[in-house]
Amino acid sequence: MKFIGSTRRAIRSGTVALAFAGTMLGAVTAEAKDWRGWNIHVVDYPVSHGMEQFLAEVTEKTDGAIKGKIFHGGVLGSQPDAIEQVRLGALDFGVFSLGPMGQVVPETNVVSLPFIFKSIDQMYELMDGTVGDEIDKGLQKKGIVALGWYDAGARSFYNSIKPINTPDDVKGMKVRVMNNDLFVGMIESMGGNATPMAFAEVYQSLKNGVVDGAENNPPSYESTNHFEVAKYYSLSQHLIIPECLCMSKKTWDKLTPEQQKVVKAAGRASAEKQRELWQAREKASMKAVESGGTTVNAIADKAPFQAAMASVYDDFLKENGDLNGLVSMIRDAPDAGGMKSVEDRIGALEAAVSKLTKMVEEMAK
Ligand code: BDP
Repeated sequence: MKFIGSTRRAIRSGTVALAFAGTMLGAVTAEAKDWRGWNIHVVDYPVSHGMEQFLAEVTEKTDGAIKGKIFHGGVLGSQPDAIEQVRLGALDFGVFSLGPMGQVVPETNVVSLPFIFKSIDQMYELMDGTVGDEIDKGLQKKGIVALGWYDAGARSFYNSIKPINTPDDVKGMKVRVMNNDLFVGMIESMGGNATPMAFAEVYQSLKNGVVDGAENNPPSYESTNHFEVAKYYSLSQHLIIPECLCMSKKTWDKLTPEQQKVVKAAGRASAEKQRELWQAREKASMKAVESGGTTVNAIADKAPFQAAMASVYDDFLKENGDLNGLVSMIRDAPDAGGMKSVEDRIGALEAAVSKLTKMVEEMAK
């Protein structure tokens, strides 16, 4: 009897143990997530550092329930392809320029209109407010959730032929643009020939003369080594296009409400970090390209570029009347800080230093 009793007990406790193990296993497999993140940039780049911080914070705050790996350097494919993969849930997250996003999510096109933001500070303020919320709604309709807006500075023209000072200088030039019809229209408005092309192909195309030039912000111009093959960088600053730390809605919908809270907070924190890193990198990149032999020219009067590109707005609003409100929301908004460009940022810094020096000198008198 003793034997039977203990066997029964053993069987009973064994069953309980098995059931417990089963539940645990179920819980773990249901919850443990292995995310795949897409990034077009090299590892040492503000976007890449922001993404790494985001994933590390999510892993830490979910006690390892969510882990993952970020594939840098565009190894998982081109930007337009990756956007599709995120929509399908084959990729969990990525940082995307809202430029190429415009082909999929019409609302994002408003930030690809030339000279729409008056400054970087204004872009921050509007993206962190109602404009960003409207764009996020558009993204969600297409299966993407915005977790934070990253800084990509202002884009300027560069080429291998000559400095650009007026829209006329672009006439007849073959210029690579990101994949979006708006940018084709923008180059054509100045009489140039636009070639939409994947980011990864631009270096060779510049080198072989397939294109004469392209346009990008200083960190991308530098990190891709485009400055080696297109030595004239002209500060037109015609596009201020923010980037999105974006998650697949399929991945998002599988999260518990607590996890969603953690992910949202980590996204926002990573955007803050990225913006800080971005501003430092912009200055470092400008220095690097200048000492690498780039001829940089400022364009004091941007009005002729704005006038030439006005047709881009007309064409866009003709086809997208429903986005008129969003466009006006940005155009009519006051400028938040008035710091328009890299030079302005450096200028502001220099002004502050000289003010401080004067104060110290006054105090010493
Ligand atoms: C960079 C953006 C990147 C774009 C690239 C481009 O960060 O997302 O793919 O420009 O020009 O500034 O394709």
